[in-house]
This record gives sequence, C-alpha cells and structure tokens, in this order.
Amino acid sequence: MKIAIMGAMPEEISPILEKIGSYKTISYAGNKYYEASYRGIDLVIAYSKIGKVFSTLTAATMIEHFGAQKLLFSGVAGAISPTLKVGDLIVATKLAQHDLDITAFGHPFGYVPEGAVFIEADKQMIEMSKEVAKDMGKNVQEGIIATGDQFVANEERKNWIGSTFGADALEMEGGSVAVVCNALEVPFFILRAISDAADMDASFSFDEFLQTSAKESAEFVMKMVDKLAN
Ligand code: 3QA
Repeated sequence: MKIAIMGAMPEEISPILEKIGSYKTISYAGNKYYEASYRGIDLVIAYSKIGKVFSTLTAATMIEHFGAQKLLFSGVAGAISPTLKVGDLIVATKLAQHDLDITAFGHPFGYVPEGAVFIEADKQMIEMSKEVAKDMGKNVQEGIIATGDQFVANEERKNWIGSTFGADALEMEGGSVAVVCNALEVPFFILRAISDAADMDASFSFDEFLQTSAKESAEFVMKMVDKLAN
C-alpha cells in the first residue's frame, strides 16, 4: 500500500517529515518528493506550492509517477462558518472551485461541461476520521470546502463563497486535488486547520497561526495514517 501525503506549503508537511525522521528525497517535475517506509506502508510526501495548478501537478505526479493509491491532504484554511475558529479542524465532505466561472453561458458557478460543481471525498476515510477524532479527544467538523486561486481577505467575497457553495471553509488546493483523485479513482481525504477567517485581518492571522494550525492538521493526518497502517 502506498499513501500520498501532500500539503501546499513547506510548513504544512514539515511536521510530517519530522515525525517520520528518515526519508529519501527525489527531485521530479520541479518539486521535491519524499519517500519513506512507515509502519509497513510506503509513503510519498510533498508540498506542491500554492494554488490549483501546482496542486494538480503534484497530486497527479504522486499518483501517476509515484504510484500512490490513496491521498491525504494536510494544511490550513480560512474559515467561512462562524463555528470554525483558529486551530479548529475541518474534514472536507465535498469540494468545489469557487473561481471557475462560465456563468455567461447559463451554467452555475463552479461548473464546466463534463465536470461537476462538487466532488465528494472518500467516505471511508471520513468515517475513519471520526474515530481518530474520538481517540484524540478532538472536535472535528465536517463541511464543504471551496477552492480558488485567491487568498481571500475580504468579508464580502468570503460570504459570497459561503452562500454560493454552502462552503464552511476556503483554501487554494483542495478542489483541484479532488478533481485529480476523482478522475484517477484514488480515494482522497482533505483535512484543514483554520488559520484565519478570510476577512480583512486574514493575512495577519495567517502569518501568526500558519505554523501552529499546520501542525494541528499534520498531527491528525498522521493519526489517520496510523489507522490506515493497522
Ligand atoms: C495561502 C496558502 C494557500 O496554500 C492556501 C494557505 C488559509 N487561509 C486562506 C485564505 N484564503 C485562501 N486560502 C487560505 N492556504 C498562501 S498566501 C501566503 C503566502 O505567504 C489555505 C488558506 N484566507 C508566503 C510568504 O510571502
């Protein structure tokens, strides 16, 4: 069994690499990929760089080049739902691209022909995350995540994304990773810890909480990997 663990930024995967301790570094397609054997399973770990395009490339590479059979994403997100505070964890039930817009042709936001507005994450791993949350004594919310190539730091834009997609959190990679995994039939799990509220203070909050929130998410994802290894 080979499992991919990806993030977008170095801070999102460094706690994972630290925990694993020893790994092999492979440079490929403009990124570094880290391979390790962990509790009897093979891992490939990478950060993609920010946004939908880079995350698409990395997810596809992890599957097609490195042979990953499951993919877990760990990172931070901006909160839309007022019930999500900095440090809280959200598991994506389904994901959409909030910046995909051919509405001029009468299509809904997030839709292109032969695509779908929402892509659902793997139900088995979502179930498993409930057990992990219980084991860890952590409160984890499930919700819809909206993805786009924008760092949202604007109440109006955030509320629009919330009402248009019913989204609870937003970020810049989950929706594209979902497209790749769905097309290649690889079960995927997207976890995010809140770093900011996507409002006018977002950049400051992000800078302050990136590391701690990324670590929260990484710790949870590693517990997921532990369960998958059993
Ligand atoms: C934003 C990161 C990108 O990978 C998406 C964080 C947290 N809050 C968000 C928000 N809007 C959109 N996405 C997010 N991640 C990187 S920009 C800062 C880069 O700093 C999730 C996310 N409000 C680099 C230093 O110059």
